[in-house]
Order: sequence, then C-alpha cells, then structure tokens
Amino acid sequence: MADTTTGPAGPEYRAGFAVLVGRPNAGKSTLTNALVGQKVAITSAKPQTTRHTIRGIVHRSDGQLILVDTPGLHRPRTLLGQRLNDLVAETLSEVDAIGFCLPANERIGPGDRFIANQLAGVPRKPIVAIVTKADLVDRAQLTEQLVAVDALGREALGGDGFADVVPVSAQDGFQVSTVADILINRMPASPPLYPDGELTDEPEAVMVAELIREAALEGVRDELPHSLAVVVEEIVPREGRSEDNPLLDVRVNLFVERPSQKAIIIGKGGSRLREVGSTARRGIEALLGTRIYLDLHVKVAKDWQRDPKQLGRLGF
Ligand SMILES: Nc1nc2c(ncn2[C@@H]2O[C@H](COP(=O)(O)OP(=O)(O)OP(=O)(O)O)[C@@H](O)[C@H]2O)c(=O)[nH]1
Ligand SMILES: [Mg+2]
Repeated sequence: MADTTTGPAGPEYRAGFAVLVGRPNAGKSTLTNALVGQKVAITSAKPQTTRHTIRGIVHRSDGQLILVDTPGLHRPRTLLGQRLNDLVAETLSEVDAIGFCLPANERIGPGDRFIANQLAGVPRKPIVAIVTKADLVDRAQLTEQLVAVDALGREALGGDGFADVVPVSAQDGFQVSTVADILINRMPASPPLYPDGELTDEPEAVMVAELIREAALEGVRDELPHSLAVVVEEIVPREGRSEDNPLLDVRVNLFVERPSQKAIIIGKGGSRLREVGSTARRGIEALLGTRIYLDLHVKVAKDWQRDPKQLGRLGF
C-alpha cells in the first residue's frame, strides 16, 4: 500500500520536465549536476562536450524536476553539429519549461541572440533565463548582465520577455536551490514520474563511455575534442572470480578521425592512454560499485563527424 504520510501525496506536488539550453560551454551540464546533487553529466572547458540529451532527476518533498541537459546550440559546421541542434529543437517541444543558460562573464553575443530567436518560435512555454557562473564576476558586473539578459528577452520574445531572470553559480552553490524552486513552480501538478532515488535514466554503458571521454578530453587541444567518440563494446563479469571479489571486463573503443590524433591520444609509449585509463577507471568503479579491468583501444574512423554512415554507427 502506498504510504500517504511521507510520500509526495500533497495536492501541491508537481513534476515535469525542464530543458537546459545555451551556447556550448555555458555551464549547462555543471548546473545539471549541481541541481541533481551528483554527477550525471560530464563537463569540460571544451565547447561541445555534451553530445546527447541527458536526464538528471531532482527529488524534493514538493516535487520532482526532470532536467534535460542538451548539447550547446551553435551555428552548425558539420553534420554532427546539425544533428545536435536538431536534437535540441526536438527536445524543446517536449518539455514543460525552458532554462536558457547565459554565462555571467561573457557579453551577450550573436550566439545567444540566435538561441533567443529560436526560443521565440516555441509556443507557450515559460522560458527562464539562467545567468550562470555568477562567481566569476563582481556584483556590478552581475547586475549589468542581468539587465542585458532581461533586455534580450524583451527584444527576442516580446512582451515581458523571460518568465524570470536568475543568477546562479554551480561552482559555489549560490542560488542553486532558487533555480530549482523557480523551475519546479513551473511544472504541472503531477505524481512523481521517476522512482524515488533515481538520479538519471542514462544507461550504464553510456555513463561509462562518457566518463572515458571526459578523461580523454583533459589536456587535449584544438580540434581533437570534437574528433573523439567513445563506444563501450562490452561489460562482462570476469569468469572464475569469487562472488565477494568480482571484476568486470570493460572493453572500449575510442574513435578519432585521423592517424595523427590516434598518436596524440595514445601518447609516448602509451603513457597518455594509461593516464586516461586510470582516471576513467576510478570514476567507473565508483559508478558501478565494483572493480573493473578497463581495456581501451584507439581506432581511426576517417572524418566520422561528416559521414552519415559512421555517425549512425557511433550512435548519432
Ligand atoms: N567558475 C565557474 N565555472 C563554471 C561554472 N559552471 C560551469 N563552469 C565551467 O565552465 C566550463 C563548461 O561547463 P559545462 O557544464 O561543461 O558547459 P556546457 O554548457 O554543458 O557545455 P557543452 O556541453 O559543451 O555545451 C567548465 O570548465 C566548467 O567547469 C560555475 O558556476 N562557475
Ligand atoms: Mg554540457
């Protein structure tokens, strides 16, 4: 029987979906993790880190907020870029509210206007402007940015513009719960949509691949981050291990676009790849709760970002 005393049975309980959109590197995934209270999305200083939508679930006594973290929106230069933008456009129509992330420390530019105009085309959805990375600016600069963002909203959306403009820092926690309040208030009255305690609906293999990509992104430059794709081939228990000392074999392919990139990823005598492996292994063992043996292979899939067949094979 359902427990109606402690459960979310009150008439005010709300649940629904909010998408986070914004330019690459705006801080969407970091904010997603801060709101969920645990890492569900990988982050990096490189633009276009997120490549598929990721659901992070925020559980509160007054409601449940399902956050949809998306790839950064930008003018597409490759087929991959186009696919990522299409994915975001599709997501916008399926949510209850939109959180538009704009960094506090960067002037509003053509990239933000491009997104604001896209959002203007989405009918009847509350759009909350979230000014991220507030810790990077002083009070005066923050105020200035809030005013500029408000003006952008009136200009692009007409009327009163954004439903709300709220500053936040995912880094030091400033206003994270306020962002959750604002978004939950925009959700419809509804019973919970996910079981209590579930923080994401990402399949394990995807989380594993993402942790490896995050580790591999660390310290590489130029176009390499964009050229890297990670696919988990299999996760199998090692045979002959006792039940209280299990080991999982995790076999993974890292795809790059050119032989020169393969050499960079592997490093001198395999040193870089070993580093990537040990960093990723720590994260994966924490995620899966068992020891793993991580078997990484680097392969060249020539120009996969522009090749429809290869994109399909890599899951885009
Ligand atoms: N100082 C500070 N840095 C932040 C904050 N939020 C994010 N960052 C940094 O900004 C960079 C980009 O963060 P992400 O969360 O990966 O950005 P994103 O919008 O998900 O980027 P894409 O997935 O590429 O679109 C990372 O280096 C983060 O550490 C913040 O609140 N304060
Ligand atoms: Mg991201």
